[in-house]
Amino acid sequence: MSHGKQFTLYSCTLGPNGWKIPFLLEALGLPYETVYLNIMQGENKEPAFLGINPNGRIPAIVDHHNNDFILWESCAILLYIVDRYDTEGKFKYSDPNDQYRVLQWLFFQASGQGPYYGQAVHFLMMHPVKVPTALKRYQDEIRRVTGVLETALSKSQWLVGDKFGIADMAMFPWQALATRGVFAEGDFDMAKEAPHVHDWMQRMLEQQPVKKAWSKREEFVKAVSNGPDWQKAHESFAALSKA
Ligand SMILES: N[C@@H](CCC(=O)N[C@@H](CS)C(=O)NCC(=O)O)C(=O)O
Repeated sequence: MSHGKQFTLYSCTLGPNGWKIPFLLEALGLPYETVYLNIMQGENKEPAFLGINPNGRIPAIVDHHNNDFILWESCAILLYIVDRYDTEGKFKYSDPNDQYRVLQWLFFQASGQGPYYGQAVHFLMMHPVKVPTALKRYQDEIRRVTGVLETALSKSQWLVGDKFGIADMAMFPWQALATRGVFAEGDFDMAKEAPHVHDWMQRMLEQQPVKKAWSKREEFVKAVSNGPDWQKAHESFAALSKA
């Protein structure tokens, strides 16, 4: 460990899953250094990273205060950090049922939100042939999952126990990306179709740790949209983030 900080976080710039982790690390004031892998160039499938996460996906962390303990899968990472380092109980709950509600949302995120939203992006941007029925299936899934969130958030400001927590951190990034580019202009208006989800997303952006981490991602998006040179933007973003 040359950077001297407690955690090394392996992440990437555009993909949503890595951003959950700095939300929590910032909220708990835990020091970390981010290594932004260039997943467009397959850095996440190279032996060096496969030694950290054999699944070849980000995020992964190394906890240098726990014998360089390695952990991957974003929701598992959130649980580990809260369990071990949330000494003031900011993201813990006194009602044991709430602890299970957190698990419910984390499992739902990993199995019922991320994979569907990811497939929508895949069929829209990466699949070698256009398969409109596949794209429609996953767009419909985005609508359905958004409906699940809408029902929950129409009853409470936050997903669990009436306070901002790791369930919100887990569900936010994909939700924030869901309407950007996955639908044709004007096809999915979150404010109209899911007003409580829309308001929750605004509340999320008002949380200092989310604002700080997410604005970094926005910087990168801006750099990429200002010019077509993705590789250059990635390199200058990665350098900027280490400064
Ligand atoms: N369930 C995993 C999903 C991780 C995931 O799909 N990460 C994406 C980036 S957001 C990735 O590494 N994609 C690269 C690839 O699949 O090659 C988690 O939450 O950690």
